[in-house]
Amino acid sequence: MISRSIFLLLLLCSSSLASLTLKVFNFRGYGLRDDPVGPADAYIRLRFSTIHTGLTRVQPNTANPVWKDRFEYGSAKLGQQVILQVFDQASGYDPQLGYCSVYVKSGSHSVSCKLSTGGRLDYMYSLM
Ligand SMILES: [Ca+2]
Repeated sequence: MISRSIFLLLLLCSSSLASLTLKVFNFRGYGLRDDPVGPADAYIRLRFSTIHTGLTRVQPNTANPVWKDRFEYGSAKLGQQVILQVFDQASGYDPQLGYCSVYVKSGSHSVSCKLSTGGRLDYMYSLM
């Protein structure tokens, strides 16, 4: 009886500590704010935990960018935070168009996030 409880406890611990693979992809912006000379030149900075970061390519002169970039991390845990910041590339300082934050859950998810300067960012992630 006792050994069975210990076994279940070990099983529970190992499953909650197990490393999962996080994939973040299918980024699309809608109605992004214009810059002073025309449509935005937007890119995304992704932050996952304190050590993993990623940058998408810049999609020039469009309020509705589609990014083909994909990010994959092999040491993800349930409930970790992913932050996506959308920037408009400019000469010098790149203004932030908004940011999205999610605490990852297992499975595949579509996320739609409203940006503080207008428009929105849609993306998908999977944690398996
Ligand atoms: Ca522009």
